[in-house]
Amino acid sequence: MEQPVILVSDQAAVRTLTLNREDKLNAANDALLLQLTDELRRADADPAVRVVVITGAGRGFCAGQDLGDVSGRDMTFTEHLNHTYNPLVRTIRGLSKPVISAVNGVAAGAGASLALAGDIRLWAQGASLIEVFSNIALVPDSGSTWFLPRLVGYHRAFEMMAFAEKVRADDALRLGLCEQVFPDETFRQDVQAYAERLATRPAHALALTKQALGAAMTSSLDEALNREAELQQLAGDHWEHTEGVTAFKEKRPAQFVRAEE
Ligand code: T3D
Repeated sequence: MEQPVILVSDQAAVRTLTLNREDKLNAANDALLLQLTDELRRADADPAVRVVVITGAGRGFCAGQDLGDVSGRDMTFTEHLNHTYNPLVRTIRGLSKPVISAVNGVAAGAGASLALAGDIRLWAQGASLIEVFSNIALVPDSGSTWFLPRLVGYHRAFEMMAFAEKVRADDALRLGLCEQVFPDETFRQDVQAYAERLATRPAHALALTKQALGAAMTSSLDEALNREAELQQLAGDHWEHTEGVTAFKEKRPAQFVRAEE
């Protein structure tokens, strides 16, 4: 029987989606990209899920487009990107729940874009990122031209894209490509513990925060201020806010997870 290309597992309000083409370092074929997008949407609609983790099986995170899958394709590059990678990246960024890119190993090409696309990026010590596109004379895609210069600046982004050199975990942390680096041996447990901690935070307020930050990336200060004022009303009217303030006054930890949610 054929292996599923995406493994889905739930633990304590955390849904983990694992890219599962281990022998190819989880290089992406259409099935993997379309199923990952579907699973993200399913997770968004499931009230039991508060955080989504994307990671890779085996020693790779994602080696980008499966290069064995390209020849004979009945789509142009533009059509293919619009059909597969672009909806995936838009879904990650548009999800109402936090998405963690848990980069367990090499992330190359569109796999690097996927590693950067999460709201939080956690890396294993042995992980690496390569803007590998220029090795096959392609243009960085799946959001790399948008994510990377915002993180490292135009010039360093261009250098990384031009030479396609491997960025290792310590440098990635220094450059702001990830938030935390965990030991290889305990990586999956450390990611789960981090995700569970994130899952205790106020889900509604974080959804609005994600919306505000996402929009602010391309708006003026004036627009951001107006949006904040509108979204703050939605946050302030929600029970999470009442609970946070009550917990503060009662000098106890706030309880942002409710059974009926
Ligand atoms: O719409 C469109 O099509 C455009 C979209 C483009 C998006 C893109 O992502 S373009 C970039 C595509 N990706 C690459 O060019 C990366 C190619 N891979 C590599 O450069 C290297 O494999 C890595 C640097 C990622 C890792 O190197 P290493 O030495 O750790 O592993 P390896 O031995 O090269 O790879 C292990 C196996 O995975 C190997 O298979 P084998 O020989 O053991 O049977 C290798 O062929 C396979 N593999 C790795 N990457 C891909 C792949 N197979 C298919 N496609 C891959 N991208």
